[in-house]
Amino acid sequence: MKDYTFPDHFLWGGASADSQYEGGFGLGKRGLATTDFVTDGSHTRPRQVTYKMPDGTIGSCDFKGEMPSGAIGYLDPEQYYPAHQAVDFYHRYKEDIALMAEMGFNIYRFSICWTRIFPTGMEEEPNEEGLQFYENVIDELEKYHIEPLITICHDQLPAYLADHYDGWSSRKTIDAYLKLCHACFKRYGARVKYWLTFNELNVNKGYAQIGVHSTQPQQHYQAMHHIFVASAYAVKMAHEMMPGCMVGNMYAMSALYPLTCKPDDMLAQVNVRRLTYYYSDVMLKGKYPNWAKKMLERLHVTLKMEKDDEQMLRDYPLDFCGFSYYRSTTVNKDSKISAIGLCMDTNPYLEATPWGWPLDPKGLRYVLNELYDRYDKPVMVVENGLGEIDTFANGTVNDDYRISYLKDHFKNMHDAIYEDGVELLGYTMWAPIDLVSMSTGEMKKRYGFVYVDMDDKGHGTKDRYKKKSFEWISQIYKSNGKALKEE
Ligand code: BGP
Repeated sequence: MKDYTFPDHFLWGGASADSQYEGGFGLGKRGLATTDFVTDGSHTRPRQVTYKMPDGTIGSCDFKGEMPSGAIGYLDPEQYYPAHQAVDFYHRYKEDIALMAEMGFNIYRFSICWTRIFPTGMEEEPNEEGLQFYENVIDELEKYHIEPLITICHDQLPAYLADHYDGWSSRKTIDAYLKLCHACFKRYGARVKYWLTFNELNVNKGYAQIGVHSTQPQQHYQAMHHIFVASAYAVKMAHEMMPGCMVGNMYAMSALYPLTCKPDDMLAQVNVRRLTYYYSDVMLKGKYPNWAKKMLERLHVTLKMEKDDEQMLRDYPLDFCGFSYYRSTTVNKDSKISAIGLCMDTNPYLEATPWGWPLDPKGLRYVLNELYDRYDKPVMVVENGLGEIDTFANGTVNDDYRISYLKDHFKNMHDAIYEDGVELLGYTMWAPIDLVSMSTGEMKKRYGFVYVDMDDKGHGTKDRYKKKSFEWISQIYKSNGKALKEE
C-alpha cells in the first residue's frame, strides 16, 4: 500500500481573513475599513459597497466594480454588513485556537486588520490595543506550538486612505503600508517567520479591496505598480528586521486548460494565463516581462514610476510563492474574459460545487508544478477547500464530501513532492472554522471542519460544533499524512 507520509517539518494548518472571520467592529479603537461597507449577497445577488456622494446622495455598486469618483464609504442602517461581527474570532480566539490545536495544526494563517493597528492609516504611532490583540493571538498559538503565518493585508484598506487618497492610486498608501509592516515586524518579528505581503492581487479589485474608485486599466495597473513597490520595500524591511524570515505573497491559481486542442484555444490559454501571472512574475522574477510591457502598450497604460522602483523590484523579490487553489477553469478563443484576465468557464469532464466551481484535485498537482517550474522557489498552498451547503443535525455535520475533496487534493500534493520534486513548504486549508464567504457574503457557503451556528444575516449563537471531518483531519495532520493510506 502506498505510504502518504509527507516530509518532516511539513506545515499543516488552516487560513482565515480578518474581514470574514474576526468581527470586533469598532472595538479596541479599530477604525473603519473599506470592507466594512460591503453588504451581504448571494450567488445571484452581488455584494454591494454602499457609498455617499459629496452632495449627500446615497448609492451602491458591485463590491469589485467601479465606484463613482468622489464617493466615500457609507454605512446604511438598513443593510447587513457581515464584516462587522463576522464569526467573532475577536472574542473567541482562545476557543478557536484550542480547536485548531486539537486538529493537529502546526501553522495558522491569519490576516492583520490594518485599522486595528492604524485606525485611519495616517497615525504616526500604532494603536496599542490593536497590536496587543494580535500578540494575544500569537501567545495562544505558541502555547500549542502552532506557527503563525501572517497576511499583512488581505483585500482591504483603511477607509480614510480610500476616501482621501483613492487608496493604492497614491504613493501615500505605500508609506502607510510600510508603517504597518514596520509596526508588525517590530512587535511580532521575533516570533513570526512566515509573512504574506498581500492577498490574491490577480483577482478583480475595486474600492473594497484596494481603495481605488476606478477599475479602468490605467488606474488598475498603476495601483498594482504601487503595491508591487510596497511589497518590495516590505521584503527589504523584513529581511533587515527579521533575518531568516520568509516573505511571500498569495495568488489565486486556478488551473487553466484550453477547452480543446485547437491551436486557437491553446493560444487563448497562453494569453489568459499570462494575465494571471502578471502579478507573480513581477514580484517573484523582479521585473515586468516583455509581454506585459506590450500588453500595457496595447491598453494605453503608462506606468508612472519613481527612479528606484525598478531596482527595488529587481533587488527584493519574494522568497516563496503562496497561492490559493480551489478549482480549474477552461478557456477557448471565444471565452468571456474579465478586464484583468479572469475566465470562469467550466469543464465538461468535471463536476462542480453548488457555486459552480469545478472539482479538480489533479489540477492542484499541475499548478504546483507550473509554479515551481516558473519561479524555482518554494511554494505553499495557503488556501484550498470546499465551499458546500452543510446540513447541521444532532450537533454535527456529516461532511463526507469535504473529506473526499481534501483527501484527493492531499494525494496530489504528495505526488507533486515525491514524484515531481516540487518544494512544497506547507498547506493551510481554507477555512477551518466556518466564516463569511468573500465572494457572496454568505454563511451557507461553508468550508470548515467546525460548524458555526450563524445564518446569512448574522443570526445565531456563533457556537462552534465539530463536523465529521474534524476527527478525520486530526488523524491526517497528526500522522503527517500517513493516515491517508487507510482511506
Ligand atoms: C479567496 C480569498 C478568501 C476566501 C476564498 C474562498 O479568494 O482569499 O478570502 O474567501 O477565496 O472564496 P469564497 O469565500 O468566495 O468562497
